[in-house]
Amino acid sequence: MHKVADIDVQHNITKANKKIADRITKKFDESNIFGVDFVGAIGSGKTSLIEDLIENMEGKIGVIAGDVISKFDANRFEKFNIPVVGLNTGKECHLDAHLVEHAVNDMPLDKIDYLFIENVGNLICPVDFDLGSHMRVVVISVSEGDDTVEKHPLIFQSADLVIINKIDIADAVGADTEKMVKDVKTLNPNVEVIKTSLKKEIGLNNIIHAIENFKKDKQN
Ligand SMILES: Nc1nc2c(ncn2[C@@H]2O[C@H](COP(=O)(O)OP(=O)(O)OP(=O)(O)O)[C@@H](O)[C@H]2O)c(=O)[nH]1
Ligand SMILES: [Mg+2]
Repeated sequence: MHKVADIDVQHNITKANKKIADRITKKFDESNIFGVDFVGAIGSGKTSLIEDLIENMEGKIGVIAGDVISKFDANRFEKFNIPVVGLNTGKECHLDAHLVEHAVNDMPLDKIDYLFIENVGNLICPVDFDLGSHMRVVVISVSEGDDTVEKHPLIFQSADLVIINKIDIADAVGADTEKMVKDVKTLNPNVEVIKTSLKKEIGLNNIIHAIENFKKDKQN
């Protein structure tokens, strides 16, 4: 019989990632930047939300846009004439701190107040990968189904703010949005949950206030 050796690879990877993430946080703090990490389901509205925030929030925003391949999302942000860095993860289903640190080093940190990081659309892989940001916003939409929260508990437990988007089509897809809110609250009782339709301009101001309030609380 061969001897089986246990190697705790996952533990070592997340530990190494955390070390880099802490370095990123330090850099943000030294530059007086508030970092926000946007994670969520594929197509739930992460890029649309960041576009709306760029247009409507006070303060200078820079964006790091993660995609598996291509620069689709980075190109969408470039029209705003703000600092943007696009990252490709290749076969990986999440950003990690090592990749993000390179992008942060390419950012004009003295010219921004907020750094928004859009992760690859996925509700599982990003959970354990701290990117050094101060706040994690999880974006889902009704079209993933109203059992999405129950099926992916860890990402909602790691959230500082949860957005349930596309409520304009909730009836069409038969989604019970109150059930989705209740499921989030069961997993993470203190987290704020905001229902939005970015398409119909519902809920955006609540998100802006939530991010600003979270920033104030962190800085006190
Ligand atoms: N009906 C409806 N459609 C929306 C809403 N918000 C965004 N969309 C549409 O949903 C699609 C995906 O939006 P994106 O913002 O690209 O989503 P994403 O999460 O960035 O997608 P990935 O980066 O590919 O994971 C686009 O066609 C948007 O126009 C909404 O509130 N209601
Ligand atoms: Mg996107």
